[in-house]
Amino acid sequence: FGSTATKIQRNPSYSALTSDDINHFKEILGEKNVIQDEDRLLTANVDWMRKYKGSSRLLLQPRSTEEVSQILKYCNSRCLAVVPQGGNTGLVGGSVPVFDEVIINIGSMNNIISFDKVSGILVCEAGCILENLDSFVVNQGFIMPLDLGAKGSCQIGGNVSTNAGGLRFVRYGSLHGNILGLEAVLANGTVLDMLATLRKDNTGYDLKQLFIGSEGSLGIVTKVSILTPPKLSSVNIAFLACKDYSSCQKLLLEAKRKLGEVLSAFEFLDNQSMDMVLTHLEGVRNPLPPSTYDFYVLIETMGSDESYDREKLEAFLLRSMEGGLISDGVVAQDINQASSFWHIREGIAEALMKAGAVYKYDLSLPVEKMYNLVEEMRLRLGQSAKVLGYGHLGDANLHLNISTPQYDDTVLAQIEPFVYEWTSKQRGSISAEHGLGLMKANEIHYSKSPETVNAFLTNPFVILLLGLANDHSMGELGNDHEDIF
Ligand code: FAD
Ligand code: 2HG
Ligand code: ZN
Repeated sequence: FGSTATKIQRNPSYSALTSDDINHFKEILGEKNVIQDEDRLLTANVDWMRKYKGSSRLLLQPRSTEEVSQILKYCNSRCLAVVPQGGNTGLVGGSVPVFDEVIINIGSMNNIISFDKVSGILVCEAGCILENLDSFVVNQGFIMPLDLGAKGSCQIGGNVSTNAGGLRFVRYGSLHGNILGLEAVLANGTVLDMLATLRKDNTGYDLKQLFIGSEGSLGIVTKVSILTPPKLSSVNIAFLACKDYSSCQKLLLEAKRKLGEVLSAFEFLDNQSMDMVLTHLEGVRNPLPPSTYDFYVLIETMGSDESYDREKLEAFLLRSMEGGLISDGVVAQDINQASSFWHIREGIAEALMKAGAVYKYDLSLPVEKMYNLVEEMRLRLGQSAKVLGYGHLGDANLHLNISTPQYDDTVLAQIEPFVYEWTSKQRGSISAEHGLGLMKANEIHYSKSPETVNAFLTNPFVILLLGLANDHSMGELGNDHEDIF
């Protein structure tokens, strides 16, 4: 396991699990939803990257909000630490226990509650898997406003709790705009019904926003209401090569200007990322031979008029080729080719996993400076690591990934705090879309001022949400990451 795990001590004020506790949970949930099976616990204790590992002895699978409420109420009274877990695809060590926290997974709460075919508003339980929701709404002529490589496993409750960005962000924006309501259970068992289905509602504070991106630190999200956009009939995707980063950047500006209303994704990867995918994923090939380009860009358009959209994209590509911004390119001719293009971009994280150890940084930076960091990092690390730069260029979100055969503290010391200081100097964010988790909870000061962090920790509203029946404080967030009390 990664040597990066923050060295922290278990807070002694949390109780240890007893057989009475387990019997109590069996009464609430029934035998089969109280999991003590070692193999199942092993999976739930380890994150997707196999970098963070907890030692929980109990996984609970509630089937209703009422059960979640009863679990939390009991854990609060017994001072048992918990960790909410969704699809366990998080990339910052936030979805697994640090110590022996009770894992609460609401994957069994996966019902669609309602769908309004006029407004496109979907209401569902938070354990629904993103891809299943997308298939459901596609059948109704809509799409989910977010899409990400982990869609086959991640749960919408996990997406909301991490405020996941992903591949459609450039078009549909943040979940802060698309989530219309949610239901959450606080640490003391109180159920907050904020499950509105309204586009506009200015009656007081918009409390649900605090839960979006709060990584389980304020409670467990049990239901969500989401605005889904209509599915548009014409989708085009181009896989392009650029000679340098500056061309990618100029191409982005042009795409925003010239493809404005149809642009639905603008992603980039460097040659090192392409190599990683070609080396470690089976059946993937570079659609642009020979592979001597330094950068690749994926542009997707979604619109309602097939010939107009295609013409628009082709004219844009032609102009960009003539202007030297694009060196080569191909437009997908069918759905299989389109998904093979996406597979390259979405497969980078998996390829990195297969290559060995990986240090991941998910940064918001000014587009014009972004790739300087990748280059500086290459200079710092020399031959000891592979440094990859890719990500959601359309959202100014860089995924800087550093791959080494195994975890090595000397490599880590070369990367951190350099990467955070560099980002902070640019007034960037050390977590654009993945969250803080265990990995970055103690690094928050690189992105937020001391006064702001203090306001997080002492805000009476937050303390109220935490349901602090006893005297634990939000300071726990920095220690036992997102254990909710
Ligand atoms: P988990 O990983 O289980 O949990 C994530 C966090 O949310 C944890 O802190 C957990 O405690 C909390 N949590 C989970 N469920 C709940 C709940 N119901 N209530 C309260 N708290 C909860 N992220 C992006 O933003 N954009 C991407 O493009 C993207 N691509 C990815 C691609 C791959 C291949 C992988 C593996 C991950 C990717 N991610 C991406 C990271 C990850 O954030 C998302 O996969 C997803 O949002 C996490 O959802 P999950 O259900 O797996 O949550
Ligand atoms: C992506 O955009 C994900 O592919 C994963 O957010 C990023 O692996 C990463 O660093
Ligand atoms: Zn991403």
